Amino acid sequence: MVDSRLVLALDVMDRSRAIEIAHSLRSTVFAVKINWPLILAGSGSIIGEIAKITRVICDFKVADIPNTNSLIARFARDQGAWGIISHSFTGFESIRSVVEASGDMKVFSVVAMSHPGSDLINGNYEKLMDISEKAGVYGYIAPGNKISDLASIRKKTEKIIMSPGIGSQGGKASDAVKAGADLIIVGRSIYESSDPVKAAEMINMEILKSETES
Ligand code: O7M
Repeated sequence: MVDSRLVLALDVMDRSRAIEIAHSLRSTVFAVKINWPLILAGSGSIIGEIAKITRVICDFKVADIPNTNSLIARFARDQGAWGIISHSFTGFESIRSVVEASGDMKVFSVVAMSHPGSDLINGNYEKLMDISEKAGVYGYIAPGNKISDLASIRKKTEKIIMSPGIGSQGGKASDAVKAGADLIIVGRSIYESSDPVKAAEMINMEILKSETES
């Protein structure tokens, strides 16, 4: 078991580079998050390939009718993914279908986002958390660069919170952890670095230091 709170957002569009990066970081990160860019650049079988190297979280931000959601979740599960990310604004039945089709796979619900213009979703995090809670999700996605939103979400749950928005989007891993994040999602600051392993190790160290300080 890797002792890291870091989730690598592997948003590269070259399959062999993705596999190479996943290999080099397998003992430095908790998991690798795969999003649509990598899937669309190749095929869904990349999930299974990376799942042989480390835990995979499928960031599909599932947001469709229950039947379609079930098909997507079942595909990720059959490929061996450890987790899947779903939207919750589509309502209880939709996210519940993801939970039901996921089996042992962990379902994370997006309840607030990191980008400019995310106020519509962020302003509704309480309703979204209520729906997600009833649906039986494992954890939440909340922004690591919007500390007051993250802290409010932390107050409302004891479940795992995974936070993006670090580095390239302005957030700091240590601030996000202090505000309540359990796992930190980082993409470009690692995979665009000239030394991705060192970049990831530095974030691990920053988190460790802030934990020992508090
Ligand atoms: O570190 P970056 O900015 O290069 O990458 C961040 C990753 O986190 C990227 O894969 C985004 O799609 C994702 N993300 C956000 O940046 N903001 C959000 O609000 C939510 C996510 C996310 O992971 O949702 C599950």
